[in-house]
Amino acid sequence: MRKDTLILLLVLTVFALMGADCRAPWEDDDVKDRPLPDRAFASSPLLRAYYDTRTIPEEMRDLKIPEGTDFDDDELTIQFQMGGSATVDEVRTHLYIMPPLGKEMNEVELICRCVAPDGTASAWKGVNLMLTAEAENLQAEVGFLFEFDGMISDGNWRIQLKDYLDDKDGRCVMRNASLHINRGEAAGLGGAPNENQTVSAAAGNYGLVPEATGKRFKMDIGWFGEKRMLRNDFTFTTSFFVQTAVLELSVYEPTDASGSTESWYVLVAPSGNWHIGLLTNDDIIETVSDISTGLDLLTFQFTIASTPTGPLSNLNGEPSSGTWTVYMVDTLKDNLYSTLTTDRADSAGGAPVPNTGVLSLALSGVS
Ligand SMILES: [Ca+2]
Ligand SMILES: [Ca+2]
Ligand SMILES: [Ca+2]
Ligand SMILES: [Ca+2]
Repeated sequence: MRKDTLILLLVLTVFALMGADCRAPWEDDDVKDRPLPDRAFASSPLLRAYYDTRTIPEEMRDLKIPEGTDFDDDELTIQFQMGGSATVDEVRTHLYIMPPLGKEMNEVELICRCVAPDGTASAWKGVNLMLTAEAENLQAEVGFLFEFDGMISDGNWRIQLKDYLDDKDGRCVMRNASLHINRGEAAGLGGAPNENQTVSAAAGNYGLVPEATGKRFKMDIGWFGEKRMLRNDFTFTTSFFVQTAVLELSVYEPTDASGSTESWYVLVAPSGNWHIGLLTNDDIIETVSDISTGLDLLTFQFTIASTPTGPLSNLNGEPSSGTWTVYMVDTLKDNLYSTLTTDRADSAGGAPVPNTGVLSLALSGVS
């Protein structure tokens, strides 16, 4: 063998060994770091989500919330860099929390507090992960409406989470969070404070809503990831701060499961901030039953809004302009599907009306 051929072989062998495995033999595949989403850019100086929901990967790394006092850190701390130099009147966080594996939302004893940039901490407060006895809240709000009054908004705000009762529930997981100061409504922008956009049949992704199931909880986007959901984008051009979002969509569903497939939507603002809801009978505005062989056409309308001084929509204060995304997923694998369509259910006429049931999103707010 010639000398230069031998050197080439040696070099190739070294590359092959390096390429084969960069990890040490004792590093187990099961514990290697799973991916994390991208951090969200600030929506405004007074509002930001923690992660950009559009980048949540399949098998996202679990950010576990400690239970009891057996951990190095007694709580999970997340930080939000805020600005705006505003005089604080209220602070709120919204939390997308998954229960421990095999546990329900209402079994855990989660508490939360907020720490201001100067170190002032609120009391620990309960996190209520249920909207009603049956409905889980995937943007659970914890409000700090008086603790930080009069402070200046600038600086690093911290949200801390823990399960205070060591009754061996296991550890909850944080998928996303957001922070609102003064409802996220920054200084005025001017212009019309409303805009309505639709997704045409040609521009949209209409069809079957995919079935995908979470690991910790059915709507665990951190398990199946955003790529396994049906995605549609709206483009908004007017600039204002959103207060109310009205989403309309139409689906065909088997009569057997009409209005009760486990189909969910995730509405994502341009910043990556989110709102999640389930398609329920309460949201149906038009129905045409038994169109053919056991198939119903349903038109849904979801109003995502805040109360005057009570609970705040997680999307309140989001700047309107940019790309808004609606994702859909069916979290029960049972061959009962929703099919997103451009046909609209016309209850009065008793028949589908083509091309009038396209996805629509109406945003309104202040400018
Ligand atoms: Ca418990
Ligand atoms: Ca206040
Ligand atoms: Ca517990
Ligand atoms: Ca299903």
